[in-house]
Amino acid sequence: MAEETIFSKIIRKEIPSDMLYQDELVTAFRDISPKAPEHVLIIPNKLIPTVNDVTEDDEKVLGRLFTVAAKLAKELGIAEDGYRLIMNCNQYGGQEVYHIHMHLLGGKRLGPMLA
Ligand code: IU
Repeated sequence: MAEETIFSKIIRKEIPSDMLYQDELVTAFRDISPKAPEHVLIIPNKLIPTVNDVTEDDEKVLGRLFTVAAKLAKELGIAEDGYRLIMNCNQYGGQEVYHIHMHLLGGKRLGPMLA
C-alpha cells in the first residue's frame, strides 16, 4: 500500500485548502506556493503515487483531470490566452508530493519550460 500524503487530507477536508472543484473522481485546489498568477493542482481522489503507477483502470480518472483543467481554465479566465499543464514524475522530474497531480499554470506568459 502506498503511503498517503498531505493531499489525501486535503481531499477529505481534514486540513484546509483553497479548493476550487471536487467530484467523485478528482479534486482541484490552489497551490500553496503559486509559481504563476493562477496555479491550481488537479489530483485524483484515489492515491496514485507517481505516473509510473498508472494503469488502464485509471484512464477515466486521468481523463477527468483534463476535463476539469479545461473547465477551470475557462472559469479562471485564462483559457483564451493559454496556460500550461505539467505532471512531474520522481526525482529527476522534480516530484515533491507522491500523489500524482496536474499543475495548471497561467495568468501570464510563461517562459521556456525545459531547463
Ligand atoms: P511537485 O510536482 O510534486 O513538485 O509539486 C508539488 C506542489 O504541491 C508544489 O507546487 C507545492 O507548492 C504544492 N503543495 C501544496 O499546494 N500544498 C501542500 O500542502 C504541499 C505542497 I506539502
